[in-house]
Amino acid sequence: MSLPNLLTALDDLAADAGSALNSVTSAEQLEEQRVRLLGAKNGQIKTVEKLMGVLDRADRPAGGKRLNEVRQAINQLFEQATERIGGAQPKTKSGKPGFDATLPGIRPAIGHLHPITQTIEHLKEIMGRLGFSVVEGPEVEDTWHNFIALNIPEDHPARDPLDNFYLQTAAKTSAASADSKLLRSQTSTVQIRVMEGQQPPLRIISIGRVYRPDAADATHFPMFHQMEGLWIDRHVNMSHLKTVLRMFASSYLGDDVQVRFRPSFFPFTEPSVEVDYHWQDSWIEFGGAGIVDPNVLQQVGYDPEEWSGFAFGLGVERLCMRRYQITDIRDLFKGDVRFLKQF
Ligand code: FA5
Repeated sequence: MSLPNLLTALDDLAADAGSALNSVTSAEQLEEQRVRLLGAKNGQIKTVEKLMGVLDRADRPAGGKRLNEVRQAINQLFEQATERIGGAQPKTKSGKPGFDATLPGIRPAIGHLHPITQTIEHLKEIMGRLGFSVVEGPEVEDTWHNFIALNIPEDHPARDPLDNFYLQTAAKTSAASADSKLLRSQTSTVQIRVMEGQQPPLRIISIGRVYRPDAADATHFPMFHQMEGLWIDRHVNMSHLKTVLRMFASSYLGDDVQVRFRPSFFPFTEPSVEVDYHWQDSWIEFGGAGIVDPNVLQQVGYDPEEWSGFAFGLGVERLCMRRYQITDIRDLFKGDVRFLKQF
């Protein structure tokens, strides 16, 4: 092929593309024209490009220059046509939107922290400001840390095999033995672990999962999280406990939160209280607390005449629910993205 013939073919192609692209009225027609003119295999530009190979070597720069001009002009016409018909996406044969590498990048949907994880971070931050450091404890515990050291005797209903997830160990220890294993039913286990390893004074929190064979309903789940708090020092009393819990509640739930303390019983605190907040016309319990029982201090080798302290265990899900107006705890564990992405 001679150069003049190639230039004429390119001029014809430009004119043909101009009239075809100016008269398209739908995304489908536009896609047809894209394949006909710019298609990577048998598009018209590609066909003319192949003819470049038979041009005289000396004519190739001029032919290539014109080919690029026409290609650019067609691309421009294509963009104008796309804009004119409303920026419609090109469709593939199956009718689904095709991939258009010329469109601007779209930020992919990235995940974010689960509301419970967000709550845990927030709780650590508030308690950190009150001087509490964070410690961890194991989820698989022994009966010593989950019950015995916490002053929970063998015949206490809290140790019933039906109320706990005991684990069958190789040694087949009985539920009563101090080293039989279970999934911890409360984070109070961490109180014992910390006091066994450190001398007072101390001020810690521990946040983690606990397990109970509770039937799931709007406010209960068989696996949930607790935040345990422990403050041991000289002369710690009930007014310190109530002040810290009130300060915590108003920091996390807002100044308008109503908190009440009800007398209660836990084997490891004396006196003990249950802590409720007011929500949607009723009171809901969000934790238990009290002054650490002298027996517990003795179990870990602290002198109860010298040291005293308070402890509390709060339900993390219940705190999260109150803050985010979640009315059913089960929503937190369904993994439904439509729910989770609201937080
Ligand atoms: C305890 O677990 C004590 N260890 C708390 C404690 C610690 C008392 C330190 C004294 C000193 P209780 O069983 O009441 O207490 O549970 C504490 C909180 O965990 C409850 O108030 C509630 O907010 C939450 N909770 C209990 N069971 C469930 C459940 N099945 N699902 C969700 N949250 C629960």
